[in-house]
Amino acid sequence: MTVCVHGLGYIGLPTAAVLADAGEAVLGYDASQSVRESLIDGTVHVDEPGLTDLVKRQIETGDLTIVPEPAPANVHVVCVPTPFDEDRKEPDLEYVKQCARSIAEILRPGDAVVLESTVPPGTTTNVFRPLLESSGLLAGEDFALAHCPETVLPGNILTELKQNDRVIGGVDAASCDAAIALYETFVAGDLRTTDATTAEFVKLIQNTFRDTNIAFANEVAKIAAEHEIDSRTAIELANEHPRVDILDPGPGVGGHCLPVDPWFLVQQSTRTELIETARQVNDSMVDYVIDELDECLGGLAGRQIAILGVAYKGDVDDARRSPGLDLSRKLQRRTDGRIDVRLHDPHVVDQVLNLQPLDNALDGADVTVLVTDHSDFAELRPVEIAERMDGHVVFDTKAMLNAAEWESAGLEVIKI
Ligand code: SAJ
Repeated sequence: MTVCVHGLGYIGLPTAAVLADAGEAVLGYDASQSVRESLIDGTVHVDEPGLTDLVKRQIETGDLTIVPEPAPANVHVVCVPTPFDEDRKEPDLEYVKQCARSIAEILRPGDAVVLESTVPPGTTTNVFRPLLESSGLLAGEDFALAHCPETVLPGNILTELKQNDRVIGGVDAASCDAAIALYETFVAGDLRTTDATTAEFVKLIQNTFRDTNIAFANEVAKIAAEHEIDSRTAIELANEHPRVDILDPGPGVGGHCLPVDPWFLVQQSTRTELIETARQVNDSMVDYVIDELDECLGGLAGRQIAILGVAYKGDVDDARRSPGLDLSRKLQRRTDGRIDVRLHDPHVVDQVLNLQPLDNALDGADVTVLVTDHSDFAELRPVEIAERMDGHVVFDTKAMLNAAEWESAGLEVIKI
């Protein structure tokens, strides 16, 4: 079977490579010319363990071909972004629409189209389908159409692509069968079928559940602090109960999924409160961190603060909606710019953020705030850090440091 993957980002590129590795003839298309050119030159722009080697190998063997425009194929897999409009709290579906229009131009009877991009409930049927049908072909009659949301965890994508179960939402039974034929070439997990809108909904409630659970953990952490007890110990003990599974508190929820998918879910609903409130709780964790810093420093203006970690989570290079960057912005705003915030991240590469080497970030700092749980930070040497800093407080928002070791180096460790 030939498969054309549309969108070669952090989902499309691994999917294309894994499909090629499974023996399919894969055509990879990305609207960005520079992405296409760099892939052809052997440069992989997505930092994901094992991905560079796999992509290079598949391109070298010819199983994966980067194409300059969408190409005819038995199956079209759509993995384009659905960016979030922050003001309107809505997704921008323009890439999905554009992709549907371009597929309509090359769609043939008997082909299948699978939408993987995360979209609000009803998008496959009400937005994507009519644009594909502008080809003159009918979904469910002339071509198969399904929504099959991706569920892989950044940092573990290649493993989860093969091992996770998939929900397959076809517009009819034959569409489900066509999508099953695609996924059974590389997925070891279960393939469960439903309709397209339910599949869209399931994806959104999975991420919303996680976001809401983290918001609960964050509230637990605030209450625990009022009782002067360790929230992590309390949560660990609570989780020993077979029906309790509370996630970890932290400086907020970042990335391109958990902070936005709950909005995709509630955008058409007038009946929800909990989900929006959970979002607000998670977004306000950065303000909580700032209040704690303010209190322990006795004022923020004129201070120098080292922020370790601007990636949205550990061991990834992605700084989208990152708590570390939000913290930096809000510290500047709270002090009208009368603060020296120095950002360091060993994974993120960015010319605009003015990221500092670790030593520069720490030299003379009044306080160090550890925001991202990168494995590298577990190796930090407290004695060297104590020597570089002016102050003695380390705010370990992810509770990843061995507090006793750091305290014996003369530092005070506070946690969320
Ligand atoms: N976080 C916490 N506490 C926790 C766990 C995470 O504060 O206990 C924070 C992280 O630090 C990070 C944010 O939440 O800032 C999101 O990280 P994550 O690891 O929970 O999730 P993502 O955004 O990397 O990936 C999620 C996953 N969804 C679920 O686990 C239900 C992934 O499987 C999805 O494929 C992905 O969203 C997506 O693309 O939708």
